[in-house]
Amino acid sequence: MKEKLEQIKAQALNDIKNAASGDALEQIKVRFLGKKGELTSILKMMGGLSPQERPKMGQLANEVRSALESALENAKSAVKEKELAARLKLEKIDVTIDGTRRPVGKLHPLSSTLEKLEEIFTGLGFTVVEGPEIETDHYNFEALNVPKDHPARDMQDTFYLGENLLLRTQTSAAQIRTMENLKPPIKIICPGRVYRSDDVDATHSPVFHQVEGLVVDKGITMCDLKGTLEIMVHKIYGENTKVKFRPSFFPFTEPSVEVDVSCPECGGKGCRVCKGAGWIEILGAGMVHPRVLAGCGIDPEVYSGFAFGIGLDRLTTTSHKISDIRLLFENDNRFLQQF
Ligand code: 2U9
Repeated sequence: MKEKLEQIKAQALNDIKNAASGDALEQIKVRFLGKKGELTSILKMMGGLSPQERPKMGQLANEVRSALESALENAKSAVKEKELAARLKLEKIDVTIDGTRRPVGKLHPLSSTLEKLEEIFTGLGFTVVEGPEIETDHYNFEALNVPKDHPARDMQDTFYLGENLLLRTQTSAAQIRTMENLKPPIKIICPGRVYRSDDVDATHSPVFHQVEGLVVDKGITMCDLKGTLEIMVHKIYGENTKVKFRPSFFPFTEPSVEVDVSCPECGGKGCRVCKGAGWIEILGAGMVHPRVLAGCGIDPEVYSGFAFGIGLDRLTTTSHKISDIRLLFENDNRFLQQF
């Protein structure tokens, strides 16, 4: 038995010395010291020894067990250190290599123009309201006094989603709801995306953006409309810009005007941008039609109001000297980085 124990010890120590990984050491532990291991099997045979031999063999077996245990422990920490060193070598990073710069985004020119408009109008006491892009025929047309036979109601001009549902052609519906729900004084602007069945070219897109405004109170006149819009134009295009109000027609305002500004490109002399006219049209406006007020439960004999509609895309292209509206929708970084 003594030889057997010495042989196990020599074999196990040799295996431990050659073990290259933690897994291999674990296997050696199981093979020699486990419940069914070689050393355990020898110990089970102790019962057959004489009473003189038993303690000697017992002592020897314990010595072999602790020798193997401490050899395994030492080998384990050596292997762990080796494995760690190998991993650190693999994971080595060179802190002197240049990093990858993350691109920094910018506000889209439509967003920065809208932010500017919101700042101007909230500064004048307006509140910003928003509404859904899917509207009913009533809110988009009927409540705005747009008659049944108006061309804007045609399938050719409006995207219908059903008999009564459509993609809004203007943001006015949110303002109608505000008038239905709140008593004057009302002073709101309503920005948002709108849709019209247009072919795409340098100045048209089937989806574009509007900022509409509405003021309703006692004693509101055309002077309030002119003063408010002049302030906006001077803040967007500069204090020296001239503003011209031309008579026009919209079903929802009476009287109606279209507003031109002196060409921001040539200052009024006439150029390619203003097509030689010296002026460019930027918005439509007017005094809210009495029928629109009455339809929302506001007495037109007591209250009056003005409204305006700004094409945000046109305001952005003309104030930033952008030649084609399509550039606003392509999201080409080379274009966006210029603003
Ligand atoms: C209510 C009543 C009246 C809004 C108005 C315009 C004139 C106008 C165009 C500008 C360029 C549309 O984007 S565009 O093509 N809009 O000319 N919009 S008055 O009138 C309203 C709004 C709400 C309750």
